Amino acid sequence: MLPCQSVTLLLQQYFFLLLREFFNNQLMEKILVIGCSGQIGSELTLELRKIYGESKVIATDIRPAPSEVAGTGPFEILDVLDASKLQLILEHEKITQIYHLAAILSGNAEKRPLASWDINMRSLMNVLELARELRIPKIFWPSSIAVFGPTTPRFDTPQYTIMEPNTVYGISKLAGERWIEYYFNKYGVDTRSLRYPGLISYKTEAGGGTTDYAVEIFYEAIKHKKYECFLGPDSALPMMFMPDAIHATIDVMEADASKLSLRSSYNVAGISFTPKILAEEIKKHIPEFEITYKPDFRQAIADSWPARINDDVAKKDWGLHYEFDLPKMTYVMLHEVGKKLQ
Ligand code: VAH
Repeated sequence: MLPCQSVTLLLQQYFFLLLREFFNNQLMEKILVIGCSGQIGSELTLELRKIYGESKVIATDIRPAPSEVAGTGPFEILDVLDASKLQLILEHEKITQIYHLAAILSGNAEKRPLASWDINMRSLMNVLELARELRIPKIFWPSSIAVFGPTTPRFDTPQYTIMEPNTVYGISKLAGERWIEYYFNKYGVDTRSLRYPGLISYKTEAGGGTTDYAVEIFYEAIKHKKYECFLGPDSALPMMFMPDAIHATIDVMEADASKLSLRSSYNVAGISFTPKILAEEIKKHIPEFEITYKPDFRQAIADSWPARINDDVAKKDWGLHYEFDLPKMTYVMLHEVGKKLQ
């Protein structure tokens, strides 16, 4: 056999080994999504099913799943505070990855502080303890820019800075970050996490957060050509279109562990804008659209959060990147919400 033929053969054998490894990993994976009916969970479940196969992603929530989720793969009702049922599912399904997305968001958490603290923290501790006992290889848990507070630098907020959150949601996310880092350092539980900004999506309505105005405004602009915003015109906040958030989530979960320089939670900046700037962008498509402002209790929450954060560490560690800027997101949101409202 000529040398070049043996090289070709070796390369072919190497390629097929790589291919077998890739498909074995994909086929071996079994994913549990906790909170599949929420704003992130509903879209993330669908994306994970595209990657790993519909039967490989078990969707769970305390309430029924949206039809798209229920109709594309296994779904179970699960209260994540029920540790014994969670353990049953983890063992029976031989779960290899948990996406724990269930939480009470900022606005709603202020209405029920103790109950929200209990749900946000006890659910996380259930997941971490069972991941430790059952040696679940990987966990995803969302943090939030809510971990920052009024004493945090508001512009170009760094990965490491002052963090004195003054909301129940922010306190629970800050405590959660410390626990996921503790379980990694002490027990090797491999949890990955992102400090999501406000997330904007058209597939599910937002659920009780301070950034919900940036979702509601599109529905109101199309239905009524006007919107009364519960934040003031110049309330700048970091936001992110859901497709970018989903891709960043899967990218950090698929990143090589050796590339991760931190085990708390990564800043992801997205796109920062104010209600006034967003309204101007919408007016480019609906010239007659009018916005008014009537700040409510969520103004104080928004004022305690950064206007724009720095995500250089995520970009360096695992290649964080974005597809959507404000004009592109506005166009897609108006187009898709318009289709939903027809
Ligand atoms: C909230 N949407 O408003 C969530 C998010 C940064 C905000 O964590 O509570």
